[in-house]
Amino acid sequence: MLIDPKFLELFIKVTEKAAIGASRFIGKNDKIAADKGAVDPMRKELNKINMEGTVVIGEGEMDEAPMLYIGERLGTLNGPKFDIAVDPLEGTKFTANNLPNAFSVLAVANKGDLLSAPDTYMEKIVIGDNLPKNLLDIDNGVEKNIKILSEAKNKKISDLKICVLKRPRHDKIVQILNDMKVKINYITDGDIAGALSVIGKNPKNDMYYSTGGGPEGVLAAAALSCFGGQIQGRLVLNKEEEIRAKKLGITDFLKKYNTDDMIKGDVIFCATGVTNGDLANGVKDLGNEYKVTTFALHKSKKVNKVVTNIYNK
Ligand code: VTB
Repeated sequence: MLIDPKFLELFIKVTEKAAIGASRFIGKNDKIAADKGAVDPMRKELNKINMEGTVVIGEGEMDEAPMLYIGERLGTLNGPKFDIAVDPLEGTKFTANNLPNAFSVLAVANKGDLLSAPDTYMEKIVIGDNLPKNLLDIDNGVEKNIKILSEAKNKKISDLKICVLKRPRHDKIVQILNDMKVKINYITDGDIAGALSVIGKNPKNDMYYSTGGGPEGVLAAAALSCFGGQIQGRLVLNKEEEIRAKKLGITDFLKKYNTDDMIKGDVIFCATGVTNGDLANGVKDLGNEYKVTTFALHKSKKVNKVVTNIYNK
C-alpha cells in the first residue's frame, strides 16, 4: 500500500512548526529547552492529522518521556494507520551553541513498515546509490570494506572520502583509515546528516562509518531508501539494553539491518533546518515572520524537493 501524497504537505508542516519552536533557543546554551521547544509543537501538529499514528521512534521509550514516547498514539485516530519516527531536534548541542546542522526530522510509513529501534548505539556503514545491493558488510571490517568500495566506485582508495563521528570509540577505525590514506571528514555530532552526506548529485562523502544512535540510523535509512542509498546497521546492546530491545520486539540482538529491514515499503521523510545545514537552511527570523526550509522526500512518488514557507509570528 502506498501513502497518499496529500500527507506530504501535512508532515512538512509538522517539522516546520517543530523547527520554529526550537529556533527560539538557538545560541541560548540550553539543550533541554531547545528540545522541548521542538517537541511540543511537533506533537500538537501531528495530532491535527487525520491518521491513526503510532510513534515507533521517539523522544524516549515507553513511559520515559512525557511526549512523543514510543507507543504514543497520534493524530485524530480517523484515517490510515502510520508508524512514525521522530527526532524533533536532531542536534540539540548545535542549537544550544548556534552551530550548523540542527534540524527537526520525521519519517512516516505504513503500520509495521518501520523498525522500532531502542535508544541505544548502532554501528553503521552507509553508502550512496548506484552501487550493487548489499555491497558492504560490517563484519568485513574497515580495510576490506574500503577496498570493495574503491573497486565498485572505480576510485583510488586515497580519493575516497569517509565521514566519521569524532569519538574515542572510533579511534581504531580512524587508525585504519589513516593507514590506508583515505580522506576523513569528521563530524562532531549529528549522524543523520553524516549518514546522508553520501547521497545527492555531488555527495560530500563516499561513505559514513561510525557508531551513532539507533533511532538516527532508522531515520537516515528512511531518506536513504528514497535515493537508493544503502545503510547497514547493528545495534550495540548491553544487558540492560537487550531487555529494552526485547520490549520493542527485537529478539536477534546481533542482527545486521539493511535498508529494507529498517524501512519496508513506502516512506515519507521531512527535515526542516533549525540552523543552516547540509540538508536545509535554518529558520530565518524576518521580524514579523519566520522563513523555513524543508528537505522533503516521498519514496513511491519519487518526490525529492526543498520547500520554503513563510509563517506569521
Ligand atoms: C549520536 C548521534 C546523534 O548524538 O546519538 C550522538 O546519532 C551521541 O553520541 O546524531 P555520543 O553519546 O557519543 O555523544 C548525535 O550526534 C546528535 O544528537
